[in-house]
Amino acid sequence: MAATRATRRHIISYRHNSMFEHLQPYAGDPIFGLNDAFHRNTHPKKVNLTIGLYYDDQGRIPVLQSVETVQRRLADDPSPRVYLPMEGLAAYRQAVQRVVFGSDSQAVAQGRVATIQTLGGTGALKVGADFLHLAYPDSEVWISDPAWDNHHAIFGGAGFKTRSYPYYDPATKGLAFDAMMDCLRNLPSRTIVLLHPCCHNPTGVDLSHEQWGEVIALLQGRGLIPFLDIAYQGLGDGMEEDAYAVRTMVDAGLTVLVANSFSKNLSIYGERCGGLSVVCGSAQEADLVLGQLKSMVRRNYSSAPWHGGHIVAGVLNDELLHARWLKEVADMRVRMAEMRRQVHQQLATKLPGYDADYFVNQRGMFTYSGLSREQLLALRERHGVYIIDSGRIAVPGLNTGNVDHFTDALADVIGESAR
Ligand code: KET
Repeated sequence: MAATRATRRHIISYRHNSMFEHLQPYAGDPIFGLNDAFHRNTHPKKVNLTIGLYYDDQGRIPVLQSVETVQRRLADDPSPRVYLPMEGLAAYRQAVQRVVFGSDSQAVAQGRVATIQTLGGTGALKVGADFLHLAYPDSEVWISDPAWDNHHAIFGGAGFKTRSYPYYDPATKGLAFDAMMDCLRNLPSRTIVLLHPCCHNPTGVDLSHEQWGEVIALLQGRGLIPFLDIAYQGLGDGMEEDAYAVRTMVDAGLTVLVANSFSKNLSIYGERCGGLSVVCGSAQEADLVLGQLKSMVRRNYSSAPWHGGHIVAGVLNDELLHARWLKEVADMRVRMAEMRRQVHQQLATKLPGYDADYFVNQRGMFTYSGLSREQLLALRERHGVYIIDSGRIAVPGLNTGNVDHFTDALADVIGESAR
């Protein structure tokens, strides 16, 4: 023993030979970081409006009844937890296609859609980014300004140069549609354009049907490649309504990639469930694309999760559970709309003269407040109200128990700036 140690001493120097000290420390994620800071705060009335998680009126992250039913079944299911195929469960992939493209989709019926089960919406974006980099390594990826920051990180990490197109007009707290179109009009063909079909994150500002029509004509005319990120389907206007842009684009005959997530609308964040679909020109092309997607999965993480896969397939493919799920999503949507309405109404009395219409005009999980850095800090420090630095408010953090405190706090900091 002693001899071995002596020998090892002989070869291993006492000073550890560090290999990674030259790296920059990770700055952390602005959303996850502030969510953690919220949990450390001890303010008695603290309100968490940081992260895109849905909370119920009691401030709890719900376990949906539809999901719980399937989870119980799975807990009693003795079958082995085998590897899923690289592309995921067949029943899951069909469910993704029905939810995203509709049960009457021509493209799906014609076998033109290559769909895989992915690790959440993020995994779908990453596999899609790797796939596009294989096909078009020199293309740029254009992302809305402001963005969900991870879009830049994911596409940049896949080797693309990322750029921003105008999207939001702070003056109107609405869409900068003309500027957006002017920018897209000048992009070279095969440029990748990241778009949110509904519930834009972070602004809550969406395109009208007419505006989608113009965007689709432009994408088609210029040969651009749309990549649609739909992470909040059902939480804007409804499950079918929120898929309008996806389905209209597919009907128009565009080649389009769609990343969808079940994290929010099934409240199964940690199960990591999403889907990536590539709508192609023919069934043969879709087969080819599916093969490449499988190869991207294989070399990244090999296959998707068994448990989450069975939850999604179990809920979405059962008629009764599917109907219950739609009702549960409708309840979330209605509750968020009600919170928006209450904030709007309360601010009319607490902050007369302040234009709070954006609370009711923007939709989905987020509202973009335009609050300044000082106001956001004052909200955190004085009132325990946590909003990320961009001023994006995650609406589901509001409930009947804290909405008064929230509007009091807003009236305090906005009123103070006005004085
Ligand atoms: N796309 C968008 C637009 C999005 O807002 C999120 C998550 C995702 C994809 C990721 O989905 P997932 O299935 O969890 O991989 N957004 C919230 C959480 C996060 O930042 O990861 C958020 O913006 O708070």
